[in-house]
Amino acid sequence: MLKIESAKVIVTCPARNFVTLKIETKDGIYGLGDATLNGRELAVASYLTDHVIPCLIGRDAHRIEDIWQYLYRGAYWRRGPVTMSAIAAVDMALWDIKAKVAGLPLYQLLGGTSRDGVMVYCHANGKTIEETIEDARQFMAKGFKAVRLQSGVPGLKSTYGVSKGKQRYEPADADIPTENLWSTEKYMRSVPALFEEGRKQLGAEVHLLHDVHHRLTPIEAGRLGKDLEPYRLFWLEDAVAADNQAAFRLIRQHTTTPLAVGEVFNSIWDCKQLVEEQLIDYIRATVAHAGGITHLRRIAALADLYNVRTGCHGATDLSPVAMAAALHFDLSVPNFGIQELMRHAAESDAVFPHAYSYSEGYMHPGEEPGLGVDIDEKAADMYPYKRAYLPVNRLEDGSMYNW
Ligand code: CS2
Ligand code: MG
Repeated sequence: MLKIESAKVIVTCPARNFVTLKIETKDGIYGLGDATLNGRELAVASYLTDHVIPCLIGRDAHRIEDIWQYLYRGAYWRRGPVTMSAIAAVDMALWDIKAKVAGLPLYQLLGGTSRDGVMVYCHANGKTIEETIEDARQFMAKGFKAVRLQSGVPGLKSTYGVSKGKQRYEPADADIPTENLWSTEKYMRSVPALFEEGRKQLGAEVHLLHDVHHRLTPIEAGRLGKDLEPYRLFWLEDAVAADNQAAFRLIRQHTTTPLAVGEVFNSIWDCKQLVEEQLIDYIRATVAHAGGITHLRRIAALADLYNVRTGCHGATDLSPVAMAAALHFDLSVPNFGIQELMRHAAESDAVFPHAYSYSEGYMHPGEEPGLGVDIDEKAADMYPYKRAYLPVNRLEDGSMYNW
């Protein structure tokens, strides 16, 4: 028995907001879990502080599966991003503790390495096609084997996924949501042109990816996938919202472009039909938002039966704690596909010192016992929480888009 003595939530904003759970055990060994839910951070912080931590004290930190089931089934109110992010944070922290006790990097407890390194993709973006391709070239010069291309859409003032000027891209950009204008027609014309030029200039070898951020209807997504077929994408991501999983049948009928979805999923039930009917190729559920390592392994095992590979979300709103957890998972899971990498700001890296590293297109979680990430609480204290939201989209006639 390794008794949980105390637990607390640390909210900090080193360049962006992060919520971190720290669980401490009897022997002074502690574990960390990422509980950041972009734009709704304090809801998870309260869920943990007010409703989860009181139930954890005194429990055996080693009983990871039992605590997962207790928090999931015991709450009566199952699933949902707030609940599942909170459970994820507890799960990550408990795996961190168990691996520290074992004196092993977490991936060893997950079955050991299935590969030498974790292939990551980065984000190249620019206002114009030329700027985006130039950005991609710079990443490829640093060894990246896979690059996501997002470009400004001619005729639209701003495009989600594209930085303003030379700033580092951070999607949560205002304390009341920015409202952007969206035109499907303009977008659908611009993307094939970007990939035609991208493939021509960047060559046949590099993996090219694209994220639609749920902005199309199924038939439009089918058309876009078909238009992009000549450019051999690694994946087309979030082509439509997946509230209706059956919608992917229509896309699948029309294109052989590989499909990825799931960064907003929080449960295996969000994935079930998509996976079982082989409507997707990559599942993007993450450790931080989909119930932790325990639940993500279950999702991956289901996906493995149907040739669906993993492609964990790894934007900057997932803290270095979640990044480390993802890398341990990626290194060990048999049906790994790719891992997203969006570099954190220097301030974020300083608050969360970590053992993971990048080299020539691959990442590795390192050999520190546990997750291999710490939190510098004094540094964290210097950055108070700042409310920040993701932008909202409206169509050119001023209406909210309704799909
Ligand atoms: C994007 C993210 O990284 C991605 O694939 O979709 O920018 C995402 O929108 C944010 O992480 C949302 O919090
Ligand atoms: Mg995405």
